[in-house]
Amino acid sequence: MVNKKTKNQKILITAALPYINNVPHLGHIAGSHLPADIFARYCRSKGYETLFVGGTDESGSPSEIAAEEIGISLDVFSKKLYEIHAEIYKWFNISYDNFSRTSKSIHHKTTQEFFKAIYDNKYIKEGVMNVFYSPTEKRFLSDRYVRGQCPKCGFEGASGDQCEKCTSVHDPTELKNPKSSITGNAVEIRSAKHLFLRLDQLEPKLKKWIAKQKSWRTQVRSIAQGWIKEGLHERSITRDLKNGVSVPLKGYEDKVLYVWFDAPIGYVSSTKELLPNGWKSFWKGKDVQIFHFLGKDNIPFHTIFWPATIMASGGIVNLPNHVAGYQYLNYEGGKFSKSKKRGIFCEKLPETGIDSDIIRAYITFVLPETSDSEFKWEDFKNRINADLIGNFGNFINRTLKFVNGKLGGEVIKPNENEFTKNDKELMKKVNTGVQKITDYLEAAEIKKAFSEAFALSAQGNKYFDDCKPWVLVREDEEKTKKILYNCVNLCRTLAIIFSPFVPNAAKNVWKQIGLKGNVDDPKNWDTAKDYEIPKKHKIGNPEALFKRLDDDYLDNFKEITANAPDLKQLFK
Ligand code: B3M
Ligand code: ZN
Repeated sequence: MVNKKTKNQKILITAALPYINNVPHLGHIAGSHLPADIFARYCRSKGYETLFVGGTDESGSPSEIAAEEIGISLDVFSKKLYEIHAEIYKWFNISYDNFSRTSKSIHHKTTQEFFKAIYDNKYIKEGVMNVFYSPTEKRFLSDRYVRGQCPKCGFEGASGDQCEKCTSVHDPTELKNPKSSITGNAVEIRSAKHLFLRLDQLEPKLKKWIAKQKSWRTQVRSIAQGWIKEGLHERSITRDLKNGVSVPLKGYEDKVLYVWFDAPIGYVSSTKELLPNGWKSFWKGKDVQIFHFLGKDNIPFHTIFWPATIMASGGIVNLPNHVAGYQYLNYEGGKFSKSKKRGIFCEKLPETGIDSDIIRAYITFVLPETSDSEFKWEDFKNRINADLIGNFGNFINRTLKFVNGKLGGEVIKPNENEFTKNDKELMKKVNTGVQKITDYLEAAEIKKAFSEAFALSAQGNKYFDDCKPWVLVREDEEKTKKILYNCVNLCRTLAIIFSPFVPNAAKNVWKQIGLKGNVDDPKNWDTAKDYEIPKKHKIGNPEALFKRLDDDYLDNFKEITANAPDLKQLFK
């Protein structure tokens, strides 16, 4: 559990900044943007002053090389990819308060300020580094564009600085049989002058800090502790590239800062861009809690490298409170692969006409919180039809349809002494259910919270079945209106509780109940468990929340979303 909240609690939420050398697939959404968004929506509803920032990670070679392969300028390439990314997150209802770009001058300036502070604090030193040089391409290649055998686990596709398979990090010289991933030709190692961050000197402080992070998930802690155990060495923070933040130090004018040096600072610059005067209130002080959401391969950078940067800077910003690291979402027993047409590629989703809530709901069901998980078509169809539609959607729809069809659209609140044993029991379950969901969300345990939300709508269905209003209404309409009051009130509870997960549907439920204001109004969360439907209330017009998924629809959906254009086609 994360620290107790203060009276003026501010929550800063970040999702890892995506590189723009590709267009996201569902795995990318599952690994950071969606869980971060669910958490941000919860925090706003709970009434915390919340800021959710992100942006595109445009420094370094990924975009440079992608643009080059297509044969267009880096600026044109990056702008287009930024727009595609932003559009996709918007389609998913990812509620970024600001989605910036690390190519903006505010980011370069902010990064250089960090660099200068760290330099002045003597945590940066000069040294010589072995780097990959491709004689056929006549250029230095960054670690990402070199593939070879991992010195730790033997995986063949390890990149120059990290192994995707075992997440260990290594020095270029340690990689076996290095080859350029662009040409496939062998690369050589050259030594060049570079700047290094003194992780070795920061180690004792980092070690103490990591030991205190009780709220991190086991796998996040063990990756961080694994690093500490191996001993931290100074790490290079400059590269021989053109694209990136230039190094504000004499003698290094032709180099840029390492992409992983400036990327996390992107969270800060995105905040600054939005709140030029107020940004600090989200990054410093005791009222702030900082939550980073990111994929497995980004864990070392957020638990070691970024905190080290902050410490070395003398605390320009607070250290993160929570590093929510996600495992991988795979696709039907393998990896997502655009070239093999395996997966769901996001740029095609709007074309299918599907409600983004359906995709959000399924990803949340299989969120890779504690282990890798999988997108499976059969499971997708079943979970959506059985749980989202058959449980949650069904309770809302049967309640509102009944009230509309049999009770003239009206419900009446029972007097205090009229609440039945059944009613009171339901209320008790609502109270404990909402509390459980709240506790899970406080700890960013999103999957568990979601499953409790379904347990609550199942209680609603059970209550409806037990009360048999379809029988009662023939005898006593007034009493039936009082029974259905409990159901409509629970519809309101569920609208609020489900709103971080399926925001479109929640809005729709709110409207169908005929409530004032918005389902996601700040502080609504704490009223979710109460009797808030007015004494005599007329509901709006009920309609189905979702369309069931059938095989024909899914076949078509599959076909569309697997066939995404490659980057080149986007520029035709
Ligand atoms: N761009 C890596 C990635 O997209 C990197 C994350 C930066 S977060 C500060 O997986
Ligand atoms: Zn490995």
